[in-house]
Amino acid sequence: MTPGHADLLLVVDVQVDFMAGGALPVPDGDAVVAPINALQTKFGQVALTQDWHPPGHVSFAAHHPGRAPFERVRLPYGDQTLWPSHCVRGTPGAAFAPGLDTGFADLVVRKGTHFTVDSYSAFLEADRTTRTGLAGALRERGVTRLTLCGLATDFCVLWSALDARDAGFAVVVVEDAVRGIDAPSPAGGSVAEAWARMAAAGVHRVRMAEID
Ligand code: VGL
Ligand code: ZN
Repeated sequence: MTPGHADLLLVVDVQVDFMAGGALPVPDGDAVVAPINALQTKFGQVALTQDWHPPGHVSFAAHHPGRAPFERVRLPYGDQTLWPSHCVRGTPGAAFAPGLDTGFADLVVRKGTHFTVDSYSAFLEADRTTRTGLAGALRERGVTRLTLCGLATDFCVLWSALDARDAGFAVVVVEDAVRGIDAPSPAGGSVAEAWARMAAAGVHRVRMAEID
């Protein structure tokens, strides 16, 4: 594929807390930084997302007495996986990963900012009602195709890809510029399940070498 004027690269949650040694490390997460820096030079438009939670956020296990990270609870909007406290707004863990080139992007989207609602998606929060405004911003810029990279394949990349399809964008995910958490799931792990769901939604899976 050759990125043109209607293409935008969306770099999802490449943040300190998702790197090795962070609060919620994604296995091999550090490995996305170099390919993403290379990808950014190929796109005329780049946007970055940041998971950006208030202290004591509802997605943190610490918010639920007696509950542990990676357990699931029922919240008013549906099932919620509980996480270690991570990406607390304005803290070092919420910063972009060291080494990520942040100079190409002219748009930064922060999500998960509301105390009682999580948001894996860069478009639509977990209540499936509250919008971040990203779809409108992209439309105003004439973007019709999004290329996604970053973390995590099976959470924020997955949900952002599906919501981007729902919002009418063509969506591409770069398989060697994403990494997943890979929680156990009936379908053989949440990364395999994520790729299947994305394929079913018409998301194109490409490798770095296929992008000019
Ligand atoms: C993410 C779990 C919790 C992600 C964010 O960026 O994929 N995963 N918050
Ligand atoms: Zn989060």
